[in-house]
Amino acid sequence: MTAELVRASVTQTNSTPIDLPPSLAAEQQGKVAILRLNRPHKRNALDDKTILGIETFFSAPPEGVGCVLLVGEGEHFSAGLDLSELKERDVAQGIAHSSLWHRAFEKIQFGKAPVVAVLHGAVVGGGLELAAAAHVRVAERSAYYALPEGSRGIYVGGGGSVRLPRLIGVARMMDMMLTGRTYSAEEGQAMGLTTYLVEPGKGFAKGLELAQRIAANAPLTNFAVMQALPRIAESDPASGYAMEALISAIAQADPEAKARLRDFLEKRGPKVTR
Ligand code: 1HE
Repeated sequence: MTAELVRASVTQTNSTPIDLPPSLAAEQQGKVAILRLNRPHKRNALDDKTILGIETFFSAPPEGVGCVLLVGEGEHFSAGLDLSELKERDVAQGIAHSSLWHRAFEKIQFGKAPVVAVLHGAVVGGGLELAAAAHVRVAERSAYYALPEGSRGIYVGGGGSVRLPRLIGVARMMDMMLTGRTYSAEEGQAMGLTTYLVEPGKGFAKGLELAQRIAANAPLTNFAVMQALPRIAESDPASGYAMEALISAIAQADPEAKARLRDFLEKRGPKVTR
């Protein structure tokens, strides 16, 4: 893959306004798109329309967007699956439903721009699965995490069995599902579920700051981090080294990389700070 081809897939965007359901609200601040779960009266429970809206949004983020900030309106990030839509589903419909979530969250994880999720209040069930698809997670101290599927007689369906063990380990996920255990924001931070922990009400500002920093990176670096890193981490070491060599060669050959290196060497580029 040439640098031009990679750049084209990074920057290809949709210039037409995206049609979102009322349960989602999008705005843009510079290169950062803010996607808000906007169903606070239902604690941002994720119904089919919302999941389809998430798929639509992440399939074609607005033009010029270099990072997406995902936040929840109201007192909670998300109460997970909208349980009211679950009662009448048969097996085939259940498979289709889970596949829809997989497709939508795949668009988040392997989409066009990195995603920073800001977590507060309940981050439970499918809400936690949604958060797990993001690239950087910021928790406010009010956040708590649970997988109440066990007590509802159901199972995770939004990719949780794949993503969560990679974040917190199979044993913790088993514990959460079998015993209904809830983890606090501090525990989530200690176990690596989140990488930033801030005071209540400070998550948005922190998330936006991080998103702006991410959006200022070279697009090819962000592409490599999103698309190559997780795949390299899952591959056997020999394939991983080979893929890493290719990706690093592609990235460093890009004019953007050359310009940034020149900036540093000519004393214009930023230094690493504590
Ligand atoms: C909902 C949902 C929901 C709230 N589906 N309607 N998720 C759960 O098992 C979590 C269920 N929810 C809760 O435990 C609590 O609602 C919360 C701890 C998140 C918040 O409590 P609270 O006191 O702030 O709110 P509330 O009074 O419980 O709920 C307010 C309204 O939201 C109420 O509706 P209303 O019409 O009576 O006002 C609730 O019914 C509604 N609501 N959560 C539908 N989840 C891909 S598979 C994923 C599998 C899962 O995600 S399973 C986990 C599901």
